[in-house]
Amino acid sequence: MVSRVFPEGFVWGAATASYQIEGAAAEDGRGPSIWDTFSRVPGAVLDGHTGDVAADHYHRVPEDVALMRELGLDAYRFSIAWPRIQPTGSGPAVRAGLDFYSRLVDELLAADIAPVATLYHWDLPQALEDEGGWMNRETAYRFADYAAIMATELGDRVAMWTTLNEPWCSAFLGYTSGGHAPGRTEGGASLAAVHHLNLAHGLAARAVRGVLGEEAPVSVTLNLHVTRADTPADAAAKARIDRIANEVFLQPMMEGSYPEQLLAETSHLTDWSFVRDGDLETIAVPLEVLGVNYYSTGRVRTGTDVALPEPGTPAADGHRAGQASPWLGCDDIEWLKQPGPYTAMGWNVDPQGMTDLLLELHERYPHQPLMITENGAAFDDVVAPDGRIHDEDRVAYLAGHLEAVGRAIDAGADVRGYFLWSLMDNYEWAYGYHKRFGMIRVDYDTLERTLKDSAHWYREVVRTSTLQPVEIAPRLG
Ligand code: GCO
Repeated sequence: MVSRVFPEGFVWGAATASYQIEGAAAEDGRGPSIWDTFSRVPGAVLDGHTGDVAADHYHRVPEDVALMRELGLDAYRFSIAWPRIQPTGSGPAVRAGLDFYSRLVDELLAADIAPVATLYHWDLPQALEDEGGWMNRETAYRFADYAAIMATELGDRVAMWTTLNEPWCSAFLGYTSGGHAPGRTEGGASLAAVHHLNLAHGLAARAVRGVLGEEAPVSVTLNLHVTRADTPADAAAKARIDRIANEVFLQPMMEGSYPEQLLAETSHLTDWSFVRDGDLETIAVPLEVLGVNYYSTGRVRTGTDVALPEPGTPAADGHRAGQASPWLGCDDIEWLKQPGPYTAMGWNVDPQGMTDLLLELHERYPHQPLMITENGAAFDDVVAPDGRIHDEDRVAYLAGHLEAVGRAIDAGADVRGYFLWSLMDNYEWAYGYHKRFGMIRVDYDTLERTLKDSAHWYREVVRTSTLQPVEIAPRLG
């Protein structure tokens, strides 16, 4: 590997999400979200961890923005907690909630960091869930109202608006497997949640542009799954997974249609009658960038006798064992364990998957700029006696993936930037505080922040916009 210079104007950032870092769950009028509820369900989250305090970012914005400035970030991707703005998901906005994000945005701008705001990173107001949540079409309209409130409040101070983060997780972990909030297992009916999230994306994008004008920079972030198959027979299984995992969002958003084959192969699960005339036109809005979150790859084969993993062990497809499968209608498809190395999530490290994904998107949508909105890794960090965190496995992971982004750019993909997940250690959903993704360590007893070696390394990458060869850590070699 030689050193690699990234294109002029390439955006270097880091990402977080409201419920994962803010804490202050009951302060300043914030209403409960589905994660406040779900995290209190016995057994739903490891050790019953909640986001009540999290990284206490709500009270530490100046300190955290100072750290971002120290890292030299061009941009910061955060999410807005809908229940801080509308505690029950509708009605007038809470001034204190608006002020919090307004102050954050001003602090960022003062530090010369571009604010990238995600409107929905999974903390749905509980009151809306009580009315059916994403299974209820009304939620999409409420979301558009909220989007308009935020566009009015933060207006052109925000550099990029992202409607949804990973709607795959919201729909299939939230309403199919039940592994995430609200923890429901609705079977085929959960495809309604998929459609209502797609609709919410389109309505919110239009609402933001209704306030700020047609040129307002709007995006969406998808976790597109890179799935591999070894034989032509298994390629059919992969294609089915691609449709239910990726196409079910990508095609309506980018092309204004659902794949015919998907509708046919899921017709025993739902009649899709929740798709109304005009919805697909609403959903297909032009995007400033298509946000891509990438972590690892999967491998499938057409199985006959699919063995379920032991309860408590991570399944090969990443969902926790003992839960319903998120892969609707794919019970005959077997997930194979990918070759290592693995991160602390048990996810395989496969940077080439990132190159493959970016090039595939570029081929399909040659005029669509792309943005890596998340990439990073959890490892079991150790604080050395000198107080430092020598997270060389994270540096190796990040370097390998930046190299993979670079290869995609070389081959023609229009990738505009990279957001490292995550700025700081945070609440990793059903894993609570047990998994650390940050380049900044958070001591959960004192809430003290410490830059890990990966943060020092990233600062140099950002400063020079250049990736230098990295000695690959033995665990990732
Ligand atoms: C995601 C997320 C993050 C996760 C990260 C690691 O899944 O969108 O945006 O919230 O923490 O992906 O699992």
